[in-house]
Amino acid sequence: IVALCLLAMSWAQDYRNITNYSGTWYAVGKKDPEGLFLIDNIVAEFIIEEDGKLTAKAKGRVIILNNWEMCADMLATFEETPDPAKFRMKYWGAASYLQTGNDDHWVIDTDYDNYAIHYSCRLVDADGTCLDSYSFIFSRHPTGLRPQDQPIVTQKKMELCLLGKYRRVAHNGFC
Ligand code: ODT
Repeated sequence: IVALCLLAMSWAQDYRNITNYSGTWYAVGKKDPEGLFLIDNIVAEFIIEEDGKLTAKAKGRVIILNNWEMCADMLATFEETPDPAKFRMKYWGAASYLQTGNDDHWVIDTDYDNYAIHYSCRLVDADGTCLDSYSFIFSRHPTGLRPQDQPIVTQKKMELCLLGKYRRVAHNGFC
């Protein structure tokens, strides 16, 4: 089982044709990491800068400190790695009290026009399995995935061994 889960990441294809990835993506599903940050109303916008580098802005509802609910404005830059499906994502908040980090950013699968499956492992165990991961299902459509994309996404969740670990991400205009 473990070997199969790890393999799933090597099945990720070359998504370096990042121009096609630009624009708005709505998170419609999320598998949370330890210490949940983005809760719902999560929208990411990928931008190709003039130097060809990929950056992103994201918004989402968060609860920080003592139950203070707000919309987080986040920024990120992406660096390529020797693995064509894997980027390093550096991110920080527009405000200093928001999260910062530097996570692996895998594009597991996308057709660029409708769905994208993202995966990140923050903590790898000695045996190579992942101890703390998060994953987003993105759609180009705020209403969710198209019916014909759902079986593809379900298949990929299985290959990541994360089937049943996702929750639905609501969009109700909070952010
Ligand atoms: O929300 C959590 O629980 C963990 C996720 C924290 C990362 C938030 C960083 C967002 C920075 C802007 C990024 C845009 C694109 C993101 C695409 C997918 C993964 C975050």
